[in-house]
Amino acid sequence: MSEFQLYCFAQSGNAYRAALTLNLIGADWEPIWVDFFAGGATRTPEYRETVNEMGEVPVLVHGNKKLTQSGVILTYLAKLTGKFKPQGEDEELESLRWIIFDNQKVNGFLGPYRFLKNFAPKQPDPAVFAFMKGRIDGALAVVNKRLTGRQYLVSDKPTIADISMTAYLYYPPEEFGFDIAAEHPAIGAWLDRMQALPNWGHPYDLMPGYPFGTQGYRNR
Ligand SMILES: N[C@@H](CCC(=O)N[C@@H](CS)C(=O)NCC(=O)O)C(=O)O
Repeated sequence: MSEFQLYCFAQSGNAYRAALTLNLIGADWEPIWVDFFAGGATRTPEYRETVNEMGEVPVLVHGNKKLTQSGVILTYLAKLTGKFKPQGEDEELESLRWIIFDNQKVNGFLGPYRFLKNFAPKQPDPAVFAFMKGRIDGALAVVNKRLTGRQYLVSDKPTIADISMTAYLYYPPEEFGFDIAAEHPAIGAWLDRMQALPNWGHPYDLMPGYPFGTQGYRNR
């Protein structure tokens, strides 16, 4: 058995944060596929009893430890290995600040927007999409401004705040109906820098569930 197990599925940008961190730090890890779409696996009483009371992925298992919330998982892995770790109190707080902004306002809207557009059984009222798109545009503009003239979100090196922020940003533009990298050049350049890191992998290559409805991977 691998040292780390990660409950995840390929379409989850929230889980991708953890999968990408594990890969970038060179961890010995394996995914445990959660059949979210067909079976609603995270919503079953069994999942909530035995895996995560919050009914979510990602869940990281490391020996006797079971961790949920990607921000917690990334913090744990950075502290454990020293890799992608913000240095000193100021950077730690700054990193947490961007992780919270990301979870709530950036990927916190991008994830549900993409879910509704691609995977929901019934399309919502267009006003719902319009509201969410307004929030997404506002949040991405903040991130683009932050990255203008700087290499990474918190310091001159990539930290867990950068990894967290990538959550949904590498999924194909057609899944959103807009092209984040093209419309926000500083984000686009930063995504290229993150992608150039050794051991970087795309969500569809790192986590099972591609093509949709299978346990496969894109390039394996
Ligand atoms: N803030 C959480 C968000 C986790 C999350 O929302 N995961 C989604 C998958 S992308 C989930 O498991 N949703 C289950 C549900 O809504 O029933 C994190 O970063 O870990």
